[in-house]
Amino acid sequence: RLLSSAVQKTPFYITTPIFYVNAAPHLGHLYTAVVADAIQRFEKLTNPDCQVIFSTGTDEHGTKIQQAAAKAKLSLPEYCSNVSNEYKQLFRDFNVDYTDFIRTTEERHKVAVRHFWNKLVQKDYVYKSKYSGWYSVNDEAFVPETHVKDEVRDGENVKVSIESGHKVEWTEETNYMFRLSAFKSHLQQWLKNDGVITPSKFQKQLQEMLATDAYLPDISVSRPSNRVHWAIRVPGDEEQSIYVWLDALVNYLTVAGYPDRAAMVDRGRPWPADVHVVGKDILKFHGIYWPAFLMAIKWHPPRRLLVHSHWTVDGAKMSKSLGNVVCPRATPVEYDALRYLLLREATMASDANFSLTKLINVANSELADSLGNLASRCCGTALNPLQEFPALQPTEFTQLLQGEHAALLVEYVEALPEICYTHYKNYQFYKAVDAVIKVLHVANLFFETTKPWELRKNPEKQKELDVILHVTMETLRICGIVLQPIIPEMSKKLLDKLQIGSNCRSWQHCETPSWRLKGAIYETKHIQSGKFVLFQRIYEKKA
Ligand code: ME8
Repeated sequence: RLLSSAVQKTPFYITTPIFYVNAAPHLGHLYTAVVADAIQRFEKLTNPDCQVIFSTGTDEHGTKIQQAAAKAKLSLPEYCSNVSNEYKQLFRDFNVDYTDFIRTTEERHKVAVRHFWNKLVQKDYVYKSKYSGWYSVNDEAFVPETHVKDEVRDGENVKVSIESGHKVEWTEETNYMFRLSAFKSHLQQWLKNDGVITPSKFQKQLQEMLATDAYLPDISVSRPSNRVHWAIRVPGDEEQSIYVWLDALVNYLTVAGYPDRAAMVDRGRPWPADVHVVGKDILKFHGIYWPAFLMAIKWHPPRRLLVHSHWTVDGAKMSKSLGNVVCPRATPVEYDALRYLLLREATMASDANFSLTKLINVANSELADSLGNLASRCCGTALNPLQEFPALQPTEFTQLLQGEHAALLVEYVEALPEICYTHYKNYQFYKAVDAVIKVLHVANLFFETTKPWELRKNPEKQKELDVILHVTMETLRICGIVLQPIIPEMSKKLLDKLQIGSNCRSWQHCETPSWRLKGAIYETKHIQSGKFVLFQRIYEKKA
């Protein structure tokens, strides 16, 4: 992107799913938002001139929202606003720096959905038909007979969806259908593009779904309004309401300004979207339905779906309906530490298990000890009474490199930006963090073995001490820049402490350590004075 975005004039457009407002947000929702946020922060870091559109929001129509509002004894608009605001607040707290927050109950969105619907009708991809089948209210989807199994729940024989585990009910009704079947070969073609679904395991899953002959029947895209009244009506047919998934997917176009041409131009024509970040549970909707809908109106499908796996608690998927959710605000750590754990622990391809003990252990050992403690030591008045980022003395630096750990540290620090760049580009945040932590381990080892506190006792050794402080602080500066997409708040605190100007924090500023700057004599600079605690250790008992 660094190369391509130099010529790319359109904004970088990244989205999260829009979340149902049938319950309060949990750790899984935050995770998706934090992944998208880290990507857009990295994009801005490596390409500061690039305009970013980062959208998120709430999905507010449908039966389960109706039921949730009734249960809360609130009017639908009031109920939806309350939960939508909870999402906004959560994202603000966790520094999810979105540019757009879309709600499906907004007028601009309804206009977009109706317009989109009319286009599908005009192109003859929608027809009316009698539909009967198993329906899951929870998934807001019909489930094919082959994907349903019998189970006993609370002593009652029920049918459930094999895929989601949610109860299904037999439903017969008149619906509008979308000719999904017409798009099978187009979808197969699209799915041949390398990386269009990342990680590739999910691309294979979609390819396999389509390879099954029976797989791609037409889908129902409306519901009778008397059953689902909280929805956008089908234009010209008050008795039918638009299927919530069609309504929801169009949000990505609404944010781009659709259907108003002037608005789209105004936004820099942000289509196709660069990345839709989604959980694996909604892969089919984004990897089959959405590109087919777009192809039907002759728009490009998204450039990429980034699909992530799930956070589990005790091995079970965290979900509102299972009631085993972790509330992100209820953990006893600073918000950045939770962001850190989420991005440090999870891989896109496999589920990750959450536990409070893990959160505390990781935050203590990596944020408090490896990073925070090193920063406190070299910025503290015991070793650094003048509160300086000392100049680099070339002679002392050469001398220092004779030491085994110093040479290793220098080598590691020099290699770090490129390593992390690759990992960020591949959305492998855990590997980027791992590389930073390895550097910090060597930096701590270097600090321990050069014993700066002993040099401090001897005024003649001041230059030697300065070079140790310089190399350590330079390591911290580079790690601080690299970590900005993961822990924006703590990185800021660290870079502020080192008095690194806000215009000196982009990726290019970490690519060359001071000792590689040709001819430059790094000057002594002041750091912010005062005691510095980057991250306070947490004690589990207290937690
Ligand atoms: O599906 N681990 O909304 P939703 C990780 N409104 N991520 C999780 C998770 C978990 N345990 N649980 C949820 C919808 N998520 C639709 C989307 S988009 C046009 C419409 C995240 O509130 C993950 O991103 O059920 C998942 O895909 C999404 O929340 C589902 O949110």
